[in-house]
Parts: sequence; C-alpha cells; structure tokens
Amino acid sequence: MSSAPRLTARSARCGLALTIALAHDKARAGFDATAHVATSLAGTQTPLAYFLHSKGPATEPVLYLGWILAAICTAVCAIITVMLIIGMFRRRKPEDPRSLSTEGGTSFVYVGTAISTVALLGITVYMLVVLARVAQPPNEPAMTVTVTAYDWWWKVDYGDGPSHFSSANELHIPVGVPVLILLKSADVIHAFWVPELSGKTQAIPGVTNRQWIQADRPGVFRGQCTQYCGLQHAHMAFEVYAQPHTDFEHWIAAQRMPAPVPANAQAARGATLFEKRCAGCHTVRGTRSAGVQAPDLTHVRSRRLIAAGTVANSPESLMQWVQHVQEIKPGALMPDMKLSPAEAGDLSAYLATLR
Ligand code: HEC
Ligand SMILES: [Cu+2]
Repeated sequence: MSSAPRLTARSARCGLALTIALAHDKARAGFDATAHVATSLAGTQTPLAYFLHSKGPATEPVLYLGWILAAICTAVCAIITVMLIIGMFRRRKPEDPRSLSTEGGTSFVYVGTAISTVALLGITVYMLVVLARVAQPPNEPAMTVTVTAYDWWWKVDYGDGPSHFSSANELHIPVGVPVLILLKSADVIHAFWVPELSGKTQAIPGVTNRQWIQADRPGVFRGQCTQYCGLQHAHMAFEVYAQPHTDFEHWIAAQRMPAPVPANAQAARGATLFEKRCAGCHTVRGTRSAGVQAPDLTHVRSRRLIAAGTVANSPESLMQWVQHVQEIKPGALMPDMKLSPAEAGDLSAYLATLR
C-alpha cells in the first residue's frame, strides 16, 4: 500500500537494535538486511498510544481504569511529597523536650490506614467490574477466527469446511461487530495483544483460549506477541485490518480463491522450483505445495508486510527475504534459500502471481 515509509520513534528503535545485531553479519555478507526491514507502522502507532486511545469496546474500560489508577498513584505521590516537605520545615526545636518523644501522632497512622484501605478496596471493586465488562462482548460475536501462534509468526484460519482458508500475520475483521478469536499455540507459550483493540491473552500449547476483539472504526492496528517466546519474539508482530462490511466480504472472497495457474513460462518455471524447494513447509492452494509448518503463501503478495510485521512486502524485499532470512530475522525457522540468479528471477515471477 504505502510505498513511502514513515519512520516513527518505535520503528527507528527497532531498526537501531537490528542494525547493531546485524553489524557482524553485514560485514561478512556485504548485504544490508536493515534496508529491507519495514519502517512504516500502521495507524497512530507510537509506543504507549494505547494509553491515550482505545478503538473498541474491549479496551475502553481498561483505558479509563489505566487513567484512574495513574491519577490515584500521582495523587498519592504528590500528597506524600507535600507532607514530607511540611514535616521537614515544621519540626520541633532540638531544645524542646518533646522533640525526642515517641508519644502521640498515632491518629495519623489510623487515619492513613483507613484512607488506604478504603481506596484499595474501591480500586479492587472497580477492577473486578472492568474485568467482568471486558470478559464478554456486548452482543453475540459475528464470526469466529482461529489464531495459532508459531515461533515467530501467526497463522490465521477463517471459516470451516469447504469455505476454510488460512492466512498469516494479518487479521481482517468487519468493523463495528465483535469477533471471537480462538487462540492456540503450535510450540511454546505466546501472547496475543492488540493494544488499541484487545487485552493480552496467552496462547498456550494444548489449550484453546478465547479473546474477543471489536474495532469501532476502520483502520489498521498493530498487534504484538507479549510473552517472551525465544530469539525473534520482538519480531513477532501482526496487523489487524478493520474493514467496512463490503470490503471485508471482498477480501474474504479473494482470499478463498486458489492461486492462478502461472500465465507465462518464467512463472511456470518458478512454480516448479517452488514445489521442489518451498513446498515442504509452505502451502499454495490449488497446487501440490501443501506444507503446514509455515505461512500459507497463496495470496502472499496481498499482504502489507511479511515475516510477522518485520519486512516490507515489495518484490525486491520478498526476494531478499527468501535468500537472506537468517540475516534479516536470525533464528527464524526458514533457512536462507540458495538460488542462482536465473532461479531467483523465475521464483520472483512466480511469487508475483500470488496476489
Ligand atoms: C524449512 C521450512 C521452510 C522452507 C523450506 C521455506 N520456508 Fe519460507 N518460511 C518458513 C517459516 C517458518 C516462515 C515464517 C518465518 C517468520 O516470520 O518467523 C517462512 C516465511 C516465508 C515468507 C513470509 C510469509 C509471510 O507472510 O510472512 C515467504 C514469502 C517465504 N517464507 C517464502 C519461501 C520461499 C519462496 C521458499 C522456497 C524458495 C521458502 N519460503 C522455503 C519456512 C520455510
Ligand atoms: Cu511469540
């Protein structure tokens, strides 16, 4: 979509960390992996944006809770500071015999304890009310999507039976209605979090957790794995696309389609190469490639970002990713694919058809 990358504070930081991590490899390979790292983040994405905005009913009560807790904590700090300053300036003269006395002053302790008790009890009740409000959607979920966390990407499954299809690292939802997410994990414990749309929920192997999500207006919202899950935990992001109903239906219809048969000889050679080199892990629906341990690539070119929000999805970055995975995302469970220039050209022509 947007070809002009917008550098935000957060992406600049990620970029910096990656630059340091990759300095060594870069010197070795003479390849600049950072050039392919996605620098544009969706929407109003600044760190802590979730403390200022909520874009749906699953996060709104939590937003107000955060504000009120922050206000109470600030007030407590302010009151203590003021009392301390008063105490410092109003102390008794050393020659006053009462200055060393430990008598009296207990009324402050009783009053202080009483105020704290009432405040803490009040906050506890308020928190329980907020928890109850975000536990269930206000009305019946309009649809159910299964999200499975993998080291280090997200599989997203829509529909069942003949209408079922898989996608990766992008969750599309219709705007204005609650969507139920069944959360699973294929390997270790991960956690699903879309700061502006949903709370954090763990994805645990062998367990199916539930989280609902609703966006009150169209937009793209960043999500992130928030449970440390290994080397590339920080690069395990995803994007939620909240779309008006008709756009969403169009997207579903397009994604359901199998891949087209390659129209020219070069793309056909690329398809054969793909079946030989990539099909052990990746699926392209409508072909013999049916690997299950990696993202479904049937419509990979329709995604805004690849590699779990890490790499821009341009024809060039895509080929750089395929050949330099371990420099762009060290430790990712895909090997660097060694391709001759002719093979790279064929594969690129084929990947371009996967829209
Ligand atoms: C050993 C298994 C394996 C093989 C073989 C493999 N891949 Fe991958 N691939 C993966 C995994 C795992 C990921 C997810 C990596 C991540 O984001 O952490 C991935 C991610 C990708 C992505 C990004 C998809 C997205 O939406 O984020 C593309 C594109 C891709 N691979 C293309 C290829 C191509 C083309 C080949 C063959 C030349 C290939 N892969 C071979 C395992 C494999
Ligand atoms: Cu994770």
